[in-house]
Amino acid sequence: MALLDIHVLGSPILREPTRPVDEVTDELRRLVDDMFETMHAAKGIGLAAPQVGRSERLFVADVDDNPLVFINPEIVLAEGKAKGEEGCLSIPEVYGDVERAARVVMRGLDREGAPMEVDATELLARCLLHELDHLHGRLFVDYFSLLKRRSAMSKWEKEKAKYPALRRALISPKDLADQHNEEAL
Ligand code: K1U
Ligand code: ZN
Repeated sequence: MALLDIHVLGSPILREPTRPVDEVTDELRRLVDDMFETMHAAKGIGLAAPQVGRSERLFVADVDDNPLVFINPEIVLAEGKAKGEEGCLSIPEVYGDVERAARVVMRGLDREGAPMEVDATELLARCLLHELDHLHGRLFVDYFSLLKRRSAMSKWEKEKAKYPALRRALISPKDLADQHNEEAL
């Protein structure tokens, strides 16, 4: 498995629509496994293919120790409204409230290519909708009011300086521990 770089706001792929997956191959399953490893290293609860520079229509999520893979996801039902705070691994340090459906039923294919359906509320529903947006080139800041968006973008302009290549490189938990051990010597 491998840690993948995460593309940050400004990288064109985050604004491009994805293409449906025709066949679930071993290569795609390797991508899914790498995305899980990357999401966990980044302490996220979701990660969509464009965030790691890929244009396949798929995402991974893990809310409350419930790992999910959605390939070619579609909404079956969305009802109610709920406001809640969101962040995005592609826009570090920017947070804000977004109103979304309170309940969502989503269907797609799992890691083996088998049809699956999930009925979600609360943080899982929010996460699935946030990830689905990534597959359509939409980001959570697109829902902000003009004023809130301006302040979020001014924060991001300062933060962005840390990512000149518009990529975030992650460090694995093992390498992080090794680094601390070396510093302690
Ligand atoms: O797609 C992403 O950028 C991942 C993003 C997903 C997400 C977070 C919060 C609400 C909806 C969707 C993250 O995981 S950012 C990390 C984060 O803010 C968070 C982590 C654990 C619980 C709640 C938020
Ligand atoms: Zn995101």
